[in-house]
Amino acid sequence: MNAFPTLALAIVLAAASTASTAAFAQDSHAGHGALGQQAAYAAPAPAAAAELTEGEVKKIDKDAGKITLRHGEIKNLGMAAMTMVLRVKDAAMLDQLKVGDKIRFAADRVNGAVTIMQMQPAQ
Ligand SMILES: [Cu+2]
Repeated sequence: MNAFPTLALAIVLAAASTASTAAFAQDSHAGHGALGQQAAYAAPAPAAAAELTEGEVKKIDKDAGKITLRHGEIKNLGMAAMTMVLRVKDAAMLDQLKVGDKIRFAADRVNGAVTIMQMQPAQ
């Protein structure tokens, strides 16, 4: 027995494994894109936009255009209630906002990031 064929096989396997990981990452990414397009195509926009989710502002990062919210269920994204960081479509949306505010918002996935497309103060 000599060690060379085993070593060569290990290298081939390692290369194959790296390649398949990369392919999987690409597929996964493409899958999200296709899903997003499909959802946008299937959902009648006005009805979907009218479905607002309740949220409470926990943290605001205006420079990054991000906000931490404790939010209710986001039905159009299939997301349960939780506390998380969301992007905002326009950082100016954060101008009037302060920690502790209650809002109602509509969110969508933009380039894979959950993004608030519109918001208003909760009544
Ligand atoms: Cu969430």
